[in-house]
Amino acid sequence: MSKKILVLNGPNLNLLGTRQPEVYGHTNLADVEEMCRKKAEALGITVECRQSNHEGQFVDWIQDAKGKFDGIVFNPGAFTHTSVAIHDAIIGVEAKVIEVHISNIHQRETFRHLSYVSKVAVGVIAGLGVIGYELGLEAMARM
Ligand code: CA2
Repeated sequence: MSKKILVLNGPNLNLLGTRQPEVYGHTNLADVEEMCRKKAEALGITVECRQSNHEGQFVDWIQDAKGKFDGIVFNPGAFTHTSVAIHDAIIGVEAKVIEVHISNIHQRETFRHLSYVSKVAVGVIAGLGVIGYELGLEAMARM
């Protein structure tokens, strides 16, 4: 049976492509999700894409993914730098997470340098733009 990967996008990523193109590029979220579906098809895997602005929603989705998805490609947005709850949910269900950031968080403000998610992710991709989502899916397909 083919692998099933959940693609999650965090707060404000629904605004992608509308502002700050110098940081996040011109691609909008619908385009990113379409890219993910096409990449998944090429890799022979399936994806489901979701976005939320609410922290608890991610805790629920991560917990619920257990037994239903083989892994999560996850851009947690600003929750990356703040959420012990998301960190604990990933540990709690032993979720296989690849963390993706469009921008290179390490070249930006100091408050973006800490990631609670990186501590429990199997891998991290940052600074490669929206290609990072495709690379995350490719890594998942090969694991
Ligand atoms: O680089 C990334 O992918 C981030 O996860 C994006 C988050 C940011 O808080 C992280 O530090 C790094 C923010 C996403 C907000 O995206 C917007 C896009 C266009 C207009 C406004 C917000």
